[in-house]
Amino acid sequence: MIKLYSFGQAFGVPDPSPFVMKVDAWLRMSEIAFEHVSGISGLRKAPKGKLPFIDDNGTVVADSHLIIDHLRKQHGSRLDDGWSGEQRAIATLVGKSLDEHLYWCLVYSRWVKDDTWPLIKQNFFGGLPFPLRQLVPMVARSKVKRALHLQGFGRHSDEEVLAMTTEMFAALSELLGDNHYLQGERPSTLDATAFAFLCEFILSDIRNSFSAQACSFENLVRYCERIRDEYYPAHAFNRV
Ligand SMILES: N[C@@H](CCC(=O)N[C@@H](CS)C(=O)NCC(=O)O)C(=O)O
Repeated sequence: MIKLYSFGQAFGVPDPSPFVMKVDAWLRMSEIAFEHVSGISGLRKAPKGKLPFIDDNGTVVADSHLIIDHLRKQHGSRLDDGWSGEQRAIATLVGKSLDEHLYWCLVYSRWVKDDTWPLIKQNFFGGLPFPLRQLVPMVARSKVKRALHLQGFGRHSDEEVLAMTTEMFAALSELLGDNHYLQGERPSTLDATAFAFLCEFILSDIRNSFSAQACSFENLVRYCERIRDEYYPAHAFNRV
């Protein structure tokens, strides 16, 4: 059985990492059986120091993109069937803009914004004994802020990041229109990526100006609910 190393349920979603959610959604949409191995301790075993990674009967692969490439080659996926070259190209480019741009918007909205940070701190570090409970989150937050500064997002104002994030939601909403899935009436790999990112804003318990913007796009909310209801058991999103 394929093992997906993940953080585990948090904030009302199956995983707080959109990259874990991408692989999880892709496996479900592809109807490939897998199990989660959840916990922060997975980071210590992670070949690239990040989650997700998988163990596919002894073959270890890290990075959501490389994991999906591997799974596609080894197990096949109905998500790949019948798309034109142009549709595949759009899926690649849009998917990467979510991985490389919307991801940093999400990180900013959670780790930098003072209204959301206490929830993140409590959820990720609340179980540590004193004084680690105070120290570790401070160090972790400053590392994330440093990464955001180097990446560039950390140099923008709240308003600027929120506007950039809203632009991404508006583009996804436009692309989706009245379709069931982003590229038509059946799911593609792009839906696994888009759902993974959107559910972190729309279906999670974290309520802030970023989630409010995401939820203002009704078709994106319906899209997330539809995929959640179609592919996930109720307990995965704390709905029992
Ligand atoms: N490019 C990687 C990104 C994975 C990633 O950034 N994972 C984050 C969680 S969202 C992580 O494990 N962070 C822990 C750390 O950097 O210590 C992928 O697509 O899988």
